[in-house]
Amino acid sequence: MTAAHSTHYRTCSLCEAMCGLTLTVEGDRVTSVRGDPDDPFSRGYLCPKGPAIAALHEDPDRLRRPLRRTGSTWTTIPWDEALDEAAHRIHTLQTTHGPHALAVYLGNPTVHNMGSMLYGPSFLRALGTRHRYSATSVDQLPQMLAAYLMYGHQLLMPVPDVDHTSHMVIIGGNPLVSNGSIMSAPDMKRRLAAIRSRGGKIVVIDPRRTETADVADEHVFVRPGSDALLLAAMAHVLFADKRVNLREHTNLIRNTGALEHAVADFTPERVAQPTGIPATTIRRMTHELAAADTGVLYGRVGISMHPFGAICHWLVNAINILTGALDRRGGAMFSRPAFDIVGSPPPLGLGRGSFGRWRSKVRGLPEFGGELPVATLAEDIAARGDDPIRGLLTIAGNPVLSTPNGPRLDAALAGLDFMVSIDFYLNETTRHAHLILPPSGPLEHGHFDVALHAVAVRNTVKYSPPVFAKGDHQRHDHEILVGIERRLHTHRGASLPTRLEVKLREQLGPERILALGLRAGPWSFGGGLRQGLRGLSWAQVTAAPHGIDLGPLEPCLPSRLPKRRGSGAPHIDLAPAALLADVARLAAELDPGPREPFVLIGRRQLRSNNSWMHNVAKLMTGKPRCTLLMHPTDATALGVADGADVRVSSRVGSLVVPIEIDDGIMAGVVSLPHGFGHDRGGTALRVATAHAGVSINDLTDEQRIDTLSGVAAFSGVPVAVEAI
Ligand SMILES: Nc1nc2c(c(=O)[nH]1)N[C@H]1C(S)=C(S)[C@@H](COP(=O)(O)OP(=O)(O)OC[C@H]3O[C@@H](n4cnc5c(=O)[nH]c(N)nc54)[C@H](O)[C@@H]3O)O[C@H]1N2
Ligand SMILES: Nc1nc2c(c(=O)[nH]1)N[C@H]1C(S)=C(S)[C@@H](COP(=O)(O)OP(=O)(O)OC[C@H]3O[C@@H](n4cnc5c(=O)[nH]c(N)nc54)[C@H](O)[C@@H]3O)O[C@H]1N2
Ligand code: SF4
Ligand SMILES: [Mo]
Repeated sequence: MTAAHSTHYRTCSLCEAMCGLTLTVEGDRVTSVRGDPDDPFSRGYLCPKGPAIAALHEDPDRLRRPLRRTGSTWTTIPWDEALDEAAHRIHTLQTTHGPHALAVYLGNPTVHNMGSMLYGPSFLRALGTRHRYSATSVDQLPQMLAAYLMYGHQLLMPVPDVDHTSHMVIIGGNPLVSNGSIMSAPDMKRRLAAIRSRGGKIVVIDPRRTETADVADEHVFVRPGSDALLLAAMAHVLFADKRVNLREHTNLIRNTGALEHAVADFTPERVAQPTGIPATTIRRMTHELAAADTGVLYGRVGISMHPFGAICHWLVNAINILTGALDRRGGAMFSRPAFDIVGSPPPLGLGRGSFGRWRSKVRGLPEFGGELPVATLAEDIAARGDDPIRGLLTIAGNPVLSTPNGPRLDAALAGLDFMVSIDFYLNETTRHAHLILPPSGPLEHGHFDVALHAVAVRNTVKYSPPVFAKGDHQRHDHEILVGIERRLHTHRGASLPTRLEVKLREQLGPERILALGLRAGPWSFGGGLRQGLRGLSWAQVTAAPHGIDLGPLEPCLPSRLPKRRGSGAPHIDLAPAALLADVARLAAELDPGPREPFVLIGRRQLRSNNSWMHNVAKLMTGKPRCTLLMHPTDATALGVADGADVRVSSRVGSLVVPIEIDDGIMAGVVSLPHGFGHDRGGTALRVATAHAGVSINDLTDEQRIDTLSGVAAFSGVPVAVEAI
């Protein structure tokens, strides 16, 4: 007898592209995963990772019940006992050593999980610790900082309008492999090809001739870590050659003169040597961008996890403003999401942000949005003193593999009094936990992209109901968070209104909060007339399993800009003081000292997702992928052949890895993918362990940061490479 088939439509939650999937299910098994041709955003596209969502669902290594560790033994325990114990130990730790004795680390998948997005902020507030860290500070922190300082809101990050642009310059991003980031856009290959078939041009600036560079019109090699000089020179050219056109935004924009002054010394001739890009190329690229009807400059992690990440993203924004690209069709635009975490006030929105309200204890690095840079976590744990860190809570993160100097953090975690992880894998980080609280898997909860629509290239909305009901023995992420929160309030003897509010939220569930948020959002009542007079409703969204198209991005200035603190009117600051103050540090790069023999950069691979999908067997077939890319002339000079093992060493560590000779990488630059290094023992990841590879973050240096934002500077880590 065969079980009945059913068909389910769902947005893939594995990366930022939000592809629509069609899943066929037989009993408790997924029998096929295809792209959903009726999804208005992805129109049938999916990447090789999409089908892996079924493998994640079925993975026998995925944890389904809470685990308690005693020594090196793990025991399954019931949920109530696990949540009671988590809350009790957090409470004891905080009453003994103070509220900041508990550190928290939030990983990347929290952004893709509606339960964590909607229940995380109040949970974190309830914890009351200043020792909050997240993957933001190994990723987009500089981009958020620039948005906060320039536009007044941490999430007002303009998105390139790829579907209408005629000239796109991509610096430090490889969307053909990453599927686009802070630019949700499924099927980048088609979208980029469309630019060219419209007669437009694509330029890629990257130390490696990437997959994206291969489909571009022009690729320009840049020396890793030198991009801020290049961008300053581009801004310089716009002023010097009178190409500035602020369009109708002139009255909104402040401090144009201060920016002109700040970039005055950064002529193309001065930056040519340190960037490796001829002055004539810089001038031509800038003139072409300024002359395009609808041009846009897009920068992503290569210039964000970077020693000048904040300056880079400041200047990317500034160049888009100076060329008139901001808020123009085909330029750099803001989205208008149905559930609007940017425009809505907290708790529905995320808030405008904050910077420097407190500082890390050892290096004095600034808080941003309530978080400290994760590059400082291990030293903050080691520091003890006032406000010691004695415990850690991780949610959806694997910082041992994903943050700089992973081994130092690894050792620090082993010395904590208490650690609890909300995660469904026993991995390189969670193996240190005393308790693991595994949430439901990716197909067992409803899905709605709370965050990503804010950075999507088109306005769409979609809710995906759970494909499988979770078992009684399982909990969703939001249930775990609010379950601990409620228990903490009980321990603390919180007031009745507080306890009632938590109880109400516990019973409400994410779907009802989403429904409220839609009503409060910009497509409600009159805002979305196409959806009827009352605008877009939750009923309409849930009745549209493929999603609803809300159309292309539309100009929205000045209304999208928030009021500034105090009495400040909404405006755009082209030269925020904190960024101006960092220009002297950049100027010192005009005459760099002697160069290291090699610098290391990262790379993403289509069949990886940071550190956590290496346990999917289908994604791990073929040749080992964790290789060190090296230019042929460097390999010849070292006397090593393709596939030979080499030793790579940095200030913090050393490892052995096979090289892959590739003329697409700049001479003097080597590249390793991140997220590997699954041979640390004590994990339960059978497939990943068999394809262990090495961790690039055993080499990256927690002392090498962008000192302004505190983001880890992974771009261009000095290393030595030797044949063995
Ligand atoms: N397949 C896959 N997709 C992913 C992920 C994944 O792990 N795998 N991760 C997701 C996540 S969390 C993110 S944040 C996004 C990131 O998305 P992207 O920003 O597109 O990430 P990368 O593909 O790493 O591209 C970064 C590029 O920067 C280049 N680069 C390195 N150093 C420098 C430098 O100093 N200057 C310049 N100009 N370029 C430099 C690298 O060569 C690389 O081509 O991808 C997401 N999508
Ligand atoms: N050298 C170098 N380092 C890097 C990067 C780089 O390019 N180079 N990229 C950086 C970037 S951009 C990022 S975003 C970080 C990522 O760094 P992290 O976020 O720390 O690590 P991930 O590998 O994404 O691990 C995600 C964890 O979340 C768990 N998980 C998955 N889904 C869920 C869920 O729904 N709920 C819960 N509770 N858990 C879940 C997985 O099991 C896994 O343990 O890495 C950064 N590190
Ligand atoms: S591109 Fe991203 S969202 Fe689309 S199928 Fe692949 S992993 Fe999923
Ligand atoms: Mo990321």
